[in-house]
Amino acid sequence: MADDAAPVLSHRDGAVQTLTLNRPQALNSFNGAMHDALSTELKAAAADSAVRCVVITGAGRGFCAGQDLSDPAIAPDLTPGAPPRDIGNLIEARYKPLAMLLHHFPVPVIAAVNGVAAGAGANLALNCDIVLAAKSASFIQAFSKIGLVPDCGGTWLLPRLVGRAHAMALALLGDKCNAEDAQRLGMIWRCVDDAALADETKALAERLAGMPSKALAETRRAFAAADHMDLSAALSMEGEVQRRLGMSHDYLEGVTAFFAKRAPRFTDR
Ligand code: T3D
Repeated sequence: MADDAAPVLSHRDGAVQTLTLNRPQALNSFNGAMHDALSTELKAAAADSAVRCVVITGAGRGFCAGQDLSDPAIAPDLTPGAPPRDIGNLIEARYKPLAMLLHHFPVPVIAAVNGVAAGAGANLALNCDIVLAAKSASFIQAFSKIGLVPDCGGTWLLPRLVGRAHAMALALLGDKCNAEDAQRLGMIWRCVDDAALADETKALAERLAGMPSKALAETRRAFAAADHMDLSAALSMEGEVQRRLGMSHDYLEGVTAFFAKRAPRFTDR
């Protein structure tokens, strides 16, 4: 496939926006164009009140192999004596905004991990709210193998998901963690047979799209905020969030529907 193909494919089905990373010849690794396209599509979905769930997946046999190590803009110049490139700027300009965009996203984001997820590609998935993986998929903290540390939120996310012992071994060794082990460790929510990934993702996305988006996004934020709090502060924070949500249309609708014994129709975002 030519590298001028759209680096991210965007498809809308009802209230679900699916973004497919589309550089399969390089296992959907990130070059500048793919960063730009993913950021643009995510921002468009965030701004569109008709979108109530986003799915990120990959074209071909991989999910995302992290940074494109051949990208001339950032790849090290291997000529002897050539000055080193400052890749810290890349992290600050690209991966940090991407992770923060997902952290503050107004609706749930599912990573449907169809194949290998390596380096920043693995951590892109872990930044999503729910990770559903094909059984043949795998997660690799590939950074140590090229002399780097986990980025795109890996140092923050991984120990919180799997505990320090497993996080440290995964990061230091850079070994492949298959999807079943990732599920067992608590790194991802669930893995499913390869042939079932598309249907399971669709069912999950439609289910989330029908739920009260504002409450789901607030749940993500509350989990992150509670991380730095003692129990008393977390209880107060929960009260503050409930105060706001208690004034929402969705809360009124949820309780009304409960007593009317009908399905709720949530519309807030
Ligand atoms: O600048 C910075 O580095 C800072 C940013 C850091 C963020 C990061 O993400 S650092 C980590 C970068 N990613 C990696 O180190 C992973 C590199 N890839 C791999 O280790 C392996 O490709 C995989 C384990 C992911 C998959 O292995 P396998 O055997 O299934 O596939 P393959 O044959 O290695 O790859 C298939 C093709 O994709 C191949 O191209 P070819 O030979 O068919 O023309 C390979 O070169 C290409 N590819 C895979 N990963 C990358 C890549 N091309 C560019 N960049 C990649 N990251």
